[in-house]
Amino acid sequence: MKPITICIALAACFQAVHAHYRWTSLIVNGTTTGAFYYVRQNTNYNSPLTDVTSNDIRCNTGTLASGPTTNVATVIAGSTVGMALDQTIFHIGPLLAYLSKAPSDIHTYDGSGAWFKIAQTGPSFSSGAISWPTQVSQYTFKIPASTPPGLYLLRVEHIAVHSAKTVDGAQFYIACAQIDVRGSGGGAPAPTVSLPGAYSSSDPGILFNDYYPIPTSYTMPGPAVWAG
Ligand SMILES: *[C@@H]1O[C@H](CO)[C@@H](O)[C@H](O)[C@H]1NC(C)=O
Ligand SMILES: [Cu+2]
Repeated sequence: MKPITICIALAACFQAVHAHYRWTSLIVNGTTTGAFYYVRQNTNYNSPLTDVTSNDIRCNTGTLASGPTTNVATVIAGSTVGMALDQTIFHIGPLLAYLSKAPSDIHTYDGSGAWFKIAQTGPSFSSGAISWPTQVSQYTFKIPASTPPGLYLLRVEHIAVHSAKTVDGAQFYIACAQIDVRGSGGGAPAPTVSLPGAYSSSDPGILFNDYYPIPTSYTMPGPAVWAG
């Protein structure tokens, strides 16, 4: 948020003006772990994604390369986990969380398999006003108790919709942690989606005008939540 007087390129301008929030740390067993210890580090700093058709919509830019050096957290199914940010979210928009099971090695899994949603938090509405779960520095939720045991990418996302009234104006802030889910399993996660594929730039929750007329509803992007 430092004032800048000269902008050589628009992208440089943006980075200087917008010190954006990043998902950095897995929360597990009540502890916020170190930055990029269990979370794959991205290479686009704090810039958001805007292209829902890119493979980067899985886990953010450059994260496949950081998988091998990222640790794997053991997580008990049914327990609360989450992800913390390096700074408070200041844009409006929903919070979402997904899982995708790695076919074999989690460190090299590219996220091309099936994803299912395990949590989401949208806006609330009262007296003609819409209010968002913003001004938070972390997002916590449960790993469903019947999640089949195995190695998963845990994808956490904030979709900023402050500029989303034009196509590709929504901003996706994403990160993936590498987790090893333990438990008795027994569940069949559904519905599943692909990424890219789960979102379209014209989805009502992605191409969205928050300002006028003031919305009275919001359609969460992506599939229904699997409760486990
Ligand atoms: C969380 O707690 C479980 C149960 O005690 C343990 O097996 C697991 O290793 C812990 N995970 C982390 C990342 O500390
Ligand atoms: Cu911004």
